[in-house]
Amino acid sequence: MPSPAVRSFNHREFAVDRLVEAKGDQRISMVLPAKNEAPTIGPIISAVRRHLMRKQPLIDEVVVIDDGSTDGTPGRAAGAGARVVAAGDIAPELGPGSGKGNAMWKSLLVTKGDIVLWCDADVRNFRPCFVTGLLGPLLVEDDVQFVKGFYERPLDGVRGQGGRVTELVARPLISLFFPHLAMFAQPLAGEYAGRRELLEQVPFVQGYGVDIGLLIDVIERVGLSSVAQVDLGVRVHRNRTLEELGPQATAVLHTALARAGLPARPESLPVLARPWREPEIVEVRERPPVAQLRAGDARANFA
Ligand SMILES: Nc1nc2c(ncn2[C@@H]2O[C@H](COP(=O)(O)OP(=O)(O)O)[C@@H](O)[C@H]2O)c(=O)[nH]1
Ligand SMILES: [Mg+2]
Repeated sequence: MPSPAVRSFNHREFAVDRLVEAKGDQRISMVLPAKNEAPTIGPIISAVRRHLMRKQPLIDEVVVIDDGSTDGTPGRAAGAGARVVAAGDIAPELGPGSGKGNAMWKSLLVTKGDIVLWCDADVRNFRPCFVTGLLGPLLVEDDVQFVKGFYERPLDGVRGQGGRVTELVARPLISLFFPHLAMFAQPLAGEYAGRRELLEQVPFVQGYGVDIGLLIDVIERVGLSSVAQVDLGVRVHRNRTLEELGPQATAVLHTALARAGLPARPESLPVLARPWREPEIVEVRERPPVAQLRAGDARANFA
């Protein structure tokens, strides 16, 4: 059976002045989850502030959620004009957490946007069109609630060789358990945006499972027809070693299997065991939908 099509766009279809007009009085927050991204975070923030805040009023706030960076990331980010918040300082009463997805979930508690956009902070060739591309369908097209980025990802300059976890873990999993997602070109992309109302209805996996988890859960909630993907061109980021990718692959696998009804040893966090290496605990705990928290605690005053 052919996989259903996903509404697909190119960032070139969305000129910034058209988006500013379409935005009206909606507020837009851009969030960068970051841990030790000093070389790249400053230029990303500077570009957004210059092109999408000062020249054109598209973005209302840029927020970095830092997690104990030791390389000066918070200083670089603040110096470039972002608001920097330590993940651990956000709602500590909700219990400890860790990882990229935890930082993203917490970003919902400290931002005000009607639309929230996330972007990885290790992107080396960031351009403002990453942001305008992701916002385009949300602002201009009918009934789009979530937009996922996709791109060409070279590895060491060679086309099409990047995205090893995508090709060897995410795509096989999608084909086996979620074939309706097969047409997403980069299911693990960290560049995506959505309406707050929707984002507050879904749980967040705390670690690297967050990207695939959100894609599955958002589509389960609103259907494929309310989701789009946008071609952002070429994206270059820090490429990790195979050794580093093991825990990420484990998180993706665990997250997808749990959503396919096949939870792996639910009584404990998964441990990636490899010969002659310390076993590594993989963060796959989930934060509940923010809407549930707000409903459960009328006193909560997050943002
Ligand atoms: N706040 C926070 N950000 C994180 C954490 N782990 C990763 N990130 C950020 O999430 C983004 C994507 O992470 P990265 O390691 O590049 O993922 P990859 O591209 O899939 O290898 C980057 O901006 C990281 O700095 C974390 O524990 N806390
Ligand atoms: Mg990266």
